Amino acid sequence: MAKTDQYKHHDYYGVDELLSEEHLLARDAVRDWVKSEVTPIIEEYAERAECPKHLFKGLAEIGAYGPSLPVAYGGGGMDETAYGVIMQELERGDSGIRSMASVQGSLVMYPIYRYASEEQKKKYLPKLGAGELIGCFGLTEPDHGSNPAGMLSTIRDDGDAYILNGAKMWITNSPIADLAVVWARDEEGKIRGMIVDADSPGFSAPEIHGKWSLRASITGELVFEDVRVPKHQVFPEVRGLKGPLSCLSKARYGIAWGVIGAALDCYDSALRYSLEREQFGKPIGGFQLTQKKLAEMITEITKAQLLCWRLGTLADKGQASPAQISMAKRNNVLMALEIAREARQIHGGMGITNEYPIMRHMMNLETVLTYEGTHDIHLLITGMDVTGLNAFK
Ligand code: TGC
Ligand code: FAD
Repeated sequence: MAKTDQYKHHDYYGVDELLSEEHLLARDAVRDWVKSEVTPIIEEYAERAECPKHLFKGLAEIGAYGPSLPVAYGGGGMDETAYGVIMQELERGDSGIRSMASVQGSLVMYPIYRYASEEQKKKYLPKLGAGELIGCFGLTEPDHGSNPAGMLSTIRDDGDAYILNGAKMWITNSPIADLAVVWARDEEGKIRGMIVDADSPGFSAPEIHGKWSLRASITGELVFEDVRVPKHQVFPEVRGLKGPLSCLSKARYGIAWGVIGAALDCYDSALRYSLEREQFGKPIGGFQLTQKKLAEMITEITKAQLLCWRLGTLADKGQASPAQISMAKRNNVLMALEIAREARQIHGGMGITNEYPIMRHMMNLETVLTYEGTHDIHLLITGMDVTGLNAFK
């Protein structure tokens, strides 16, 4: 293969031909933004374990928050495939940057759009879409991660407000959030969703330190001590776990696409390195064992692209089932993680340094394998779908 041909192999099956002009324009605009705003700084922010907060506004400007939500509600008015390709390009830069957009768009704007009153939608969505407010999503608790149905956070009726008590754990963006979408149990035992302003008395969001993964993303707890949540801030209709799980379906869909970006960045770097690095008098890309790694990488990326393209087509028709989304999230995250590990080997010792993006992607992907439903939880969702038997109960 001539060196000049190498980039065409990133789209081995011509998946671009299946995308519309709007998809390609959105993708290329985000790709350019990532190249100019994320790539030059991300390694340093990750090393310092610092969130590049200035990017929140830039993400809004490129339409990364809620691309498939209506424009009138702060979204981009595009389809689900456009949302997917945007997530792919963000995660080519860094999973933490994609996380910023996933949380704001799918886990904060989407539940407000779908479940809040018209008044609350008007109050919050335009500012969230413009990056003027930052939101977070509180579902996971210290003792209830994979099993959110067991949550202990509660709300108690107190006249014109509910009193919220409890704690949430591992919450992306919580220490810097202006508001949180929180899920807690009411006095009838039903799970309810609500918008909690971060300046409410009794609300705190301590940062979680010591992460070796998603270091450019800020993560914290949420602690509620008799927080008064006005009744109009509580989602009026939705009850039960399907409220938060419907938001997770949106975010998991975005992750299935997103991780293809991380995989492509690792593959791209490995391919380039294999053609430049010489050992035993020839490029290491000329050795069969290196070619095996690269050939398997592009095969797996191509399969993941086709899976996502089809999932996007189903989602655009409103037909992507939660189980289909689980299959894609699970398959594609492990695919990306394995590619990062193989790419690291191709880079030899250089692969462990910050000269290349590989270790950062690899460490990030360990979180992505776990959040939004762990690898094994998604396997059990597929298992339940094909057998009709529920392994969780
Ligand atoms: P189960 O009885 O199966 O379901 C309860 C109700 O929910 C409905 N449902 C869904 N609806 C929409 N989308 C989905 N994906 C849905 N999955 C289930 C279901 O039909 C039912 O509806 P109804 O009308 O009958 O009430 O619930 P279960 O308690 O048995 O739980 C099943 C299980 C284990 C699959 C679920 O709890 C689960 O998915 N656990 C994983 C938890 C998880 O993913 N947590 C993620 C937290 S948020 C996060 O990680 C953000 S990372 C952010 C970043 O990008 O930085
Ligand atoms: P556990 O549920 O304790 O699981 C531990 C292990 O047990 C896993 O391997 C799991 O697969 C396995 N396991 C559990 N149940 C079963 C079973 N039935 N069968 C077989 N194996 C099982 N949450 C939010 O609400 N909002 C956020 O913004 C958010 N952001 C996050 C950011 C980061 C950086 C991280 C690390 C997590 C984030 N999470 C967030 C939480 C995330 O969703 C949870 O970590 C995840 O759902 C798993 O929960 P857990 O960590 O408590 O693990």
